[in-house]
Amino acid sequence: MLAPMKALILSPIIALALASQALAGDLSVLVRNAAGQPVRDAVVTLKPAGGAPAGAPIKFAWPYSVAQQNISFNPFVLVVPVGSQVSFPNKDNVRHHVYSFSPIKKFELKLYGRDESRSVVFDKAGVVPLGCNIHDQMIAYVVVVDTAFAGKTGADGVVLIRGAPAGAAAMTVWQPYLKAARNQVVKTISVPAAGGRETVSLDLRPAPGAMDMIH
Ligand SMILES: [Cu+2]
Repeated sequence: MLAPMKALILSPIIALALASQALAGDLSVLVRNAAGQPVRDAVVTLKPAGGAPAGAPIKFAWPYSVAQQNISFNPFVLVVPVGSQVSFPNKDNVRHHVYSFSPIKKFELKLYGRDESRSVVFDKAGVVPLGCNIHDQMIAYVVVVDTAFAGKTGADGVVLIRGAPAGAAAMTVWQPYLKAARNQVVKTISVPAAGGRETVSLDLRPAPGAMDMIH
């Protein structure tokens, strides 16, 4: 039952993608630390040298949401396109007070309780660190991007950027604990039409919860 339905939904999308981006490939990026271990929560963004293909507004497959659960933010890093509305549902029995002092988006969501939510629109590209006034250990990041070719690495250190235009591109890798200006590095790469792979090694500083971050 499920398989035929899925095929029906997917096929027009694939056809459209093939028609509009003939010279595009999937780029798999592996991010490792200095010891060669995979690094999660690294945000990879790709800016094609020839500019982004015109088309529909940028949309990612994951929910634009940062929950508060077990006195922590989930996810730790959220990637959203510019202009997104992000919800901040509280799933705890305690109240939280979510805020950011970031020049990219300064906001404050005053105390609210379980099963309540608030939302914020992120209208500028950049990194927005989040905190909670009640719980100092609660830290998370909303990374607002102005490219469709973006994502974050999973526990395996890999992110797949789909449909990247073939040719030269600037690849930016950001990670909150990266030892570099603005916690990011930029590399010029060439995306093959057939897709390709890149490996990036990062020098990370130890951080609170580093054992959960780096495997
Ligand atoms: Cu809190």
